[in-house]
Amino acid sequence: MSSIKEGIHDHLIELQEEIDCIFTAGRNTKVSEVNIGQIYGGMRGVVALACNTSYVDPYSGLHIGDYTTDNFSHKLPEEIFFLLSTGKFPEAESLAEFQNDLNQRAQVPQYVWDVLRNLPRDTHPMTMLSLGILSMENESVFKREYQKGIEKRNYWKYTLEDALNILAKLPSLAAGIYRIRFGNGVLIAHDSKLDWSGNLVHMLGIPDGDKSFADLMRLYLVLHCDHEGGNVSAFTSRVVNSALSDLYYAVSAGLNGLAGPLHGLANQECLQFILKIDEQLSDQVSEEELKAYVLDVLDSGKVIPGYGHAVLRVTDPRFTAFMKFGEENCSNSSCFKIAKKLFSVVPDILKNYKEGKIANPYPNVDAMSGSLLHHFGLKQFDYYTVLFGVSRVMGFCAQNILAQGLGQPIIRPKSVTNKWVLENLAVK
Ligand code: NMX
Ligand code: MLT
Repeated sequence: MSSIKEGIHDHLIELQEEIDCIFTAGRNTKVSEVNIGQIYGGMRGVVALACNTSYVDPYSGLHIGDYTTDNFSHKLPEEIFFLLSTGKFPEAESLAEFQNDLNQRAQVPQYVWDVLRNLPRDTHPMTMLSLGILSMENESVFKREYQKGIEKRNYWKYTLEDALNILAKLPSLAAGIYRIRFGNGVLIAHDSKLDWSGNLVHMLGIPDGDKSFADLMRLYLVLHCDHEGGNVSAFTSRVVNSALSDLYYAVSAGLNGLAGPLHGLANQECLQFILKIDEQLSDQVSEEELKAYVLDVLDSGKVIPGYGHAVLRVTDPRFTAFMKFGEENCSNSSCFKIAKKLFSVVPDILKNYKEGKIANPYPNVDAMSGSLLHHFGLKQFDYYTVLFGVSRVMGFCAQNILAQGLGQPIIRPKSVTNKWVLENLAVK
């Protein structure tokens, strides 16, 4: 049996050996050329980061090690975190030990609830999540040990301690936010007999939540776990941690990036979009009516939420996994029917819109997830990105632990001014 700490230790040795080989073969080998369009265009397509937790292929989507969405979507989130950070799924005993460790760290300090309860009533749940994590920063083991003076090669061990403390508290924190923000504020106690996802479902206390809702939540927490290193939230979290700001700062920062409508908030926007269609046109809407509706939205200058991607060039396999879940569990739901109808009309519209400028006309993960949550009784769509965040914190933590373990330096690319470009490049 190997504990998560031993698993990460062994994984770091393998990764370091690979890096040594890569450097021996050619530290100066070119991987990417950067043109002016890219320095003004969000660095799209520039290969400039190493991230060993996961990889997004434009055509087959998310890969965690050798596993694609199809072959990890049945797992538990705890198993996924183990895979992200050690490169292997845990054996049964290691999994039980890891779950037990998380259970012992699950208690959220009272002062966090005091902070959250004192916020304005209409504070966005993502602000509450980010602030909840940040308010616990004084608990950082990394910060405490760093102040005492620790060797660089041991940074990852204290980053792991912070990661376990944060991950363990997330289900209680997220459920508490839901109950304070949308319920009567009475919290439901954590149950050590349940797993990480099961506990979140239990503490949310959704009335009539049935077995399928628990299955959906497990799937949801697995599918959103990580999406390589360049997405806004993971990159932000890594940049912050690269300054040796501890994981509480880094996780909170990553969540702040996830809260934007072009990133994680798209799932909230998507459900709003679907509900509006349901209200104005119903789930019986014809293909022609739906096409006209979508074109109107585009012509008004808005994006179609849940469609497009900076890396993917096909339907997101995470969307496909949610669609399969919907077909099997709630094919008669209005929201699911509309999300499915949108899938049959939007890609063709986007392909031809803006003279083919939209790089990926296909749906991403956000195009389907909210419809399923809504069907199973989680109707407060401004909460949806919190669930994305709970899952994505696994990726932030694993990425930062591995980067610290590999001694990666502070991230600091070079920027230039227009004046510099005009004076130094042949663009006049
Ligand atoms: N609807 C309308 N226009 C779009 C869409 C869309 N769904 N996707 C891209 N475009 C536009 C984009 O706004 C840009 O227009 P302009 O040059 O006028 O600014 C043009 O197409 C080219 O953009 P791309 O190169 O295709 O996309 P980019 O890599 O810059 O952005 C997204 C990727 C995901 C930000 C973009 O596709 C988008 O805004 N999608 C809708 C929001 C969304 O679903 N976000 C969730 C992403 C997944 N997640 O969970 O984080
Ligand atoms: C994600 O899961 O982070 C999104 O698909 C956005 C991205 O990868 O850029």
